[in-house]
Amino acid sequence: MSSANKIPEKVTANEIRQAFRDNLHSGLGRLERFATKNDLYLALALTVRDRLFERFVETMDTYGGVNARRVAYLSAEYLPGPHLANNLLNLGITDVTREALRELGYDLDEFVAQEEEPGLGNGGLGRLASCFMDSLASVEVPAVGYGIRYEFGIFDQTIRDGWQQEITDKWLRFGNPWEIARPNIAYGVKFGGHTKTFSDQQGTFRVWVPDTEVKGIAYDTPIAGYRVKTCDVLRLWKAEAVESFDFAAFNHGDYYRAVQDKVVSENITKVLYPNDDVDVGKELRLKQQFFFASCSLQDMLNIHALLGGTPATFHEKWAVQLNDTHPAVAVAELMRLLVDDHRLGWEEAWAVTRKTFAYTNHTLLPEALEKWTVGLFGKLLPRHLEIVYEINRRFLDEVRARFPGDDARVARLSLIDEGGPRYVRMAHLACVGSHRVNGVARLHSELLKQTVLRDFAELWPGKFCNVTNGVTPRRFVALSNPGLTKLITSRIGDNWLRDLNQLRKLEPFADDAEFQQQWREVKLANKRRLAALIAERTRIKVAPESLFDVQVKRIHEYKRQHLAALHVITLYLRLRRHPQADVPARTFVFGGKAAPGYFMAKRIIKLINSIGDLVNSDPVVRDRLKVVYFPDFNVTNAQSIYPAADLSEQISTTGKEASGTGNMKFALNGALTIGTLDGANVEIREEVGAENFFLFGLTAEEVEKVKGRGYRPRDYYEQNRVLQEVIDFVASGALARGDRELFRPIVENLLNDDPFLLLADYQTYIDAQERVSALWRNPQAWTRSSILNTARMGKFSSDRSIRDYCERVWRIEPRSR
Ligand code: NBG
Repeated sequence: MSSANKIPEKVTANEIRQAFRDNLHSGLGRLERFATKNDLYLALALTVRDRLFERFVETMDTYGGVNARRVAYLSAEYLPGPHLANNLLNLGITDVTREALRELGYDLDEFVAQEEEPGLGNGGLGRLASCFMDSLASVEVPAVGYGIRYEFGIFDQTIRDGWQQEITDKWLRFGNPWEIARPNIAYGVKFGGHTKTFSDQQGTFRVWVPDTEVKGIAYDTPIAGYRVKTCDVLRLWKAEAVESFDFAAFNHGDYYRAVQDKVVSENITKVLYPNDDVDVGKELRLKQQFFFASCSLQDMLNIHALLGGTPATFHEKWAVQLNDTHPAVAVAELMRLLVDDHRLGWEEAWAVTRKTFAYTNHTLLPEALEKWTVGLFGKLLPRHLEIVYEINRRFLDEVRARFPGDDARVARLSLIDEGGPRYVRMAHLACVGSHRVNGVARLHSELLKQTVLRDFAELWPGKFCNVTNGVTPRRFVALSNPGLTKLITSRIGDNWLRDLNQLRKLEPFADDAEFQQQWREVKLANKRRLAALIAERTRIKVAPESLFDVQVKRIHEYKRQHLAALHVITLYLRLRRHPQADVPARTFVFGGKAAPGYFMAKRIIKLINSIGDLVNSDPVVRDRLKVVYFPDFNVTNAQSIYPAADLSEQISTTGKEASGTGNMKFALNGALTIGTLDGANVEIREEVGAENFFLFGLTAEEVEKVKGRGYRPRDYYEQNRVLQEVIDFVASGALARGDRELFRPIVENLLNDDPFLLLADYQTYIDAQERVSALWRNPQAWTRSSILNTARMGKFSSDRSIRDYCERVWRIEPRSR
């Protein structure tokens, strides 16, 4: 990193105090003695925001020059987590701010606790986008994160009587001090209508005659890099009505219909679809996708023109990353803007488009691959459907030339699925319109080439690459785990927060008795804090000395929370039968949201809570097993959970989890992993060493083999006495006050179908858990492994992921190396 970019932050406590007061008085119109906690928080947030925007403006100036290529990260989801503490950290002004507030009689931690996080995403995909924003700024790549400003983000979860309840997320109700609205940055987005041919002196063109239009308004949130001058921006679009709204309705004097349609137009950015890894195929969702893709592209073209560029050189200045297929309609929209609005020829426009886009795939699950019926697509976006057809016609001609007579291949590759009702395949559009396609972990990228994108990989092998996911150590270690941060820094200095590979320098301390002792003390203190939080949220008392065995992530059958549940029941039945059995005390912590319409996932939540009710109150096992369902798993809660975990559960059916990123956050905080060879687990195990990882389960190839042979879960049930007891126990109604119906769907699913192979993996999972218990009995050996896990996680910084994208995909040199 060039030293000019290192920022010695010179702000004093006095200056912060002064700015804080100014903001309270002139920004909020509040007298200090009447100010609520929220007023005080807002005043501090505005104080910090001002400094961020100063930096943002400087960044624009620095990178505004002719040569910079910018990244546009297009993502329908972001999960930034609370901003205040992170911004103070990245600006390097936490201590001075704390001091400034202390002199006024306030506690910074209370201000931090006041903030409600923006839940503008479902899970890993949205959180990854936010880790990438932090890293883009930190390695000093000029970037804009484009997305949607949902008025209601992911629902808040409470647990009532063991069931998930969804509560509307009103994150904007007390105002959002981190964003500024920019009503002057607004674009029209059109929908519906028809197309027609139009001629003028320049020739004959297709034009789109839409029947409605909405306006997208930019809301900017600055994203500061860690201790560097660069400050990027998250630009989220909100839908509003345009004045000249519904031309037809106004002309006929139908005032009410015009107003009603206005409400409809504002609906576009009302709410986030709460589905992770599944496609619901809803019209409003397609509207959301097109809306933000269109606003973002118009904005980029506008900035490009302001900097003196022409449409033909767009790709030289913008590298646009498609975060999954949610923004893939941008491929057709850029073609429309270039061909219809800017009147480039088709070939030239297509060359620009392909050099602009790159596509990241995040899942192999067939139910998550987005497709839209041709009817719906054509109704909302008639001109784009024509463009998709034209892209497809030219593309398939190329395929036919390469593979003459191979009609089956042509049908498989086509952008249109003609197997039944016709669909537009968004992953195909993204592939064809991009110059690079990547998966998010080595295994995932390989499987992608062998399965869902196989024909594309055969056609264009050079287009495919891998970029393994990463996480930001700033939020997930420095902010979440200050105790560990201090301990690490005391031995190796603090440069590891910008160069995570430096954690390797901890290896020599792995066997150092004093360091081990300190390491355990940090973990225990984190577990005490989590235990207090668990008591507050669930009324359950857990012992901080017990093994904290944690599975937090979205609830999904492929992630197999119910396999972990079978393990809990196994231990419970063992202890009931042999109260003297040597089972080290464990606290099982589960957490995560289920899509509101996902029947099995919701039933799994109920199952876990029912096991908890039984186990936690049974005097025979009471102090040895505890089961907690931590409600409302989100970024804020995650920051308390990862640092307190001893064991990280990463037990998805092999081949189903594209990468996982929670796995990285746990290991970085010194948890040992029990996991399958799935997603990024493979690479984590490779880095930390097989001896520091509890492996179990079928490999990806074995999964295929077992399924190919005709998998019969009942065989496993019949041949394994303990497994039989466990399943029978669930079926018996013992967990449901005798009701045998409650968990019947789970039991029947496992015995008759078991699509995620729980029964096939059950015994090796239990065996691996026995190895966990054995190692736990030896604190020195456990601590050694824990230290080595952290020390060897350097690869999984999102800074490394971003540098990989710069090199393999965007061809940009980051300013910080
Ligand atoms: C998710 C995968 C995870 C992966 C994240 C981020 C979707 C579609 N995919 O395994 O399930 O870690 O993406 O890449 O949400």
